[in-house]
Amino acid sequence: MLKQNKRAAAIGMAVVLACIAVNAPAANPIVKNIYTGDPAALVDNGRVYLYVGHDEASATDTDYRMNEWRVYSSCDMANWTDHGSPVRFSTFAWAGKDAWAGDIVKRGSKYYFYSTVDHKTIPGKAIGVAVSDSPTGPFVDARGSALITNDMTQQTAIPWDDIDPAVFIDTDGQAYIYWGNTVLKYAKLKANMMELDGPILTFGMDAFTEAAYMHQHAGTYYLSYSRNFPEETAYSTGPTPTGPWHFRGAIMDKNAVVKTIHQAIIEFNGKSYIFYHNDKLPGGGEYRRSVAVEELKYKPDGTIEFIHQTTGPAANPSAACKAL
Ligand code: FUB
Repeated sequence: MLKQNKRAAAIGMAVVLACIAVNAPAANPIVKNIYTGDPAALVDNGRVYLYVGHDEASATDTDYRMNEWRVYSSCDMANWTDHGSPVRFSTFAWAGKDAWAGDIVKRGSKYYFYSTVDHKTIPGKAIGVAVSDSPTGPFVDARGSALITNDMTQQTAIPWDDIDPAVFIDTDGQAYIYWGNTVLKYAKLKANMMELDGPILTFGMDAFTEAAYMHQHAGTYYLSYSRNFPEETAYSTGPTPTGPWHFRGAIMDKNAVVKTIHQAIIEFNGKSYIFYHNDKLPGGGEYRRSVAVEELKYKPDGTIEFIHQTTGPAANPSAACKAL
């Protein structure tokens, strides 16, 4: 009798678990109540923090309407906590509009958020840096002026070529900033993370469009970016954060509708992940995007396996994740 009860209980539990697996909400898109684009991510104390631009365009708008960045965090890459909007374009008094793509980095006990905005008095896009004592903000303008303005770069005549900052701190402590549209630019940053440290240089990347991103894995440097238009995600590898670069090809295909894709790559709890945006939230489109995440896998030779868009990775609970 006891044996039968145990068996029935085991079957019941199996049915419950199967139902949970079937009914578990898909991880993608990560944010289901608003449109979001341009992900940036940081792993801190076992928790992953996701920074996204808020796509506020209406269904009939013909351009981006982006006023703020929003922050989310997760202990398992499947369940996300909303931390609201701790930084807006108006955080920078010198910016007139456009909370476009940003990146987040921690140095010491400070969190630095680099972001694209439109400059009020120097025509074109510019890059600012905001700082906070917490990954969830509030962030304040670190300099009171733009770090990079359109008049500092002359490689192209377009006013939106100084966008999409990506910041990387190498193992020796040297920080670099990468950015650009059409031309991929980079410079060293001073240890204060608020000033360039030397000239602005360029990399000649194959069919570079925008969204440069640097990460390191097993001693190799990976420079990924959006290539062509509509964009696919491609990457090169090198032995240092400044190359020389070996082009490795595409790792994500272009989106069905939205022409941009904008990736960020991190390692979290023993696995690697790529964030990007598509148009899959109902009502989505070119200016109403949705951020998603996939697991990213390396082949034995260090190259990256091609990544397909899915409903999201399996939950990966991080024991190191502290309760907030
Ligand atoms: O979100 C505005 C712009 O679209 C970003 O700066 C680009 O990377 C593209 O995603």
